[in-house]
Amino acid sequence: MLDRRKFILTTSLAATGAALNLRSLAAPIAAPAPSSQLPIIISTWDFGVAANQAAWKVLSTGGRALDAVEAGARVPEADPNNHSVGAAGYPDRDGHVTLDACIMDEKGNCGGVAGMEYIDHPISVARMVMEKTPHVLLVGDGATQFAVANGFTKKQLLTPDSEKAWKEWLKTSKYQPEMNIENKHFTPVPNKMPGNQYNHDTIGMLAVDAAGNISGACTTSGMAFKLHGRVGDSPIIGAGLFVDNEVGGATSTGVGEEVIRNVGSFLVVELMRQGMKPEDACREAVNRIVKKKPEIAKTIQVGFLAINKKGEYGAYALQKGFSYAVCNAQKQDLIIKGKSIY
Ligand code: SD4
Repeated sequence: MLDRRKFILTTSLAATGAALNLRSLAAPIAAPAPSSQLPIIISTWDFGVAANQAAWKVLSTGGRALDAVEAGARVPEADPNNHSVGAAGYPDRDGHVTLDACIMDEKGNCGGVAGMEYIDHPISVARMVMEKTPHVLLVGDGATQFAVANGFTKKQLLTPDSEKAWKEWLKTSKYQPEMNIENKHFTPVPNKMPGNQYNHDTIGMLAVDAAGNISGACTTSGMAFKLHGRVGDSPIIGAGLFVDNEVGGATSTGVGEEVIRNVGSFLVVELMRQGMKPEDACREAVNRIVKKKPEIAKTIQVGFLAINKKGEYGAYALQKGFSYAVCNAQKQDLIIKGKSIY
């Protein structure tokens, strides 16, 4: 694994991005990972770097992709400075921190929780829903009850920082699901890597293990200051995440309503099934949204990240600012910065 501080230094010095292969999402990203380079893990946003490191410990020792994505997703869920995923997530407009997550394995098994309060690792509860129940999705109080019955401890999730941001928001109470709204309320943490200076959105993770099996995970606190009860794309199989072991996997970030309306991650996987490369499939899914609603396309963010069976990966986002992290034996801690479609 590259030393993290060294990586930051190298990144800042490498103005052209060549040293670490930084490329624009607007320009095609060549599929870089032949199957011999498996295992591999990719994750949305800069905070995917730390998540990938935890996942890599599983993958690099021959572990299963499912275990890798769960281990990785737990990292931002536990980060007290991350206000868009997990325990320190911003609350809804009534002050409730409600978490959404889902997970899917190589056999097509899947599980999720939505609008779950008081439990700090929704991804692990989602996995229990998958493995211990005949159901796919548990919501609200039922999800919390299920988690407690399975050994999770109830906690107050609203942190002082999140409460402060919420109270500030209450002064205007204007709900506009703006792009990367979390950044506006974020105080940079000294001595943290750049990825932790921002609090972008959902983490979606996709891993292909050494056996060639794919799994994915997606976890979020959803849109900050949302209507109580609102559920986005992230816990919805086919919208925020989809994996098909014959083809590949996809995950999304951004305004979940648009992703649900277009069944985004399922669409990306189906486009890859028809022969598209991951980035092309992501671009087509973004274009589908723009085509239907050109009027909102300049004001919201939606991004997709995808991987195929060979470990080729790609992403595309509507607005600039989207990034993702890649980790395999050759490219550890790589962050690829994206540009706007516009
Ligand atoms: C949602 N897609 O709840 C998530 C949140 C997100 O940028 O990714 N925001 O709609």
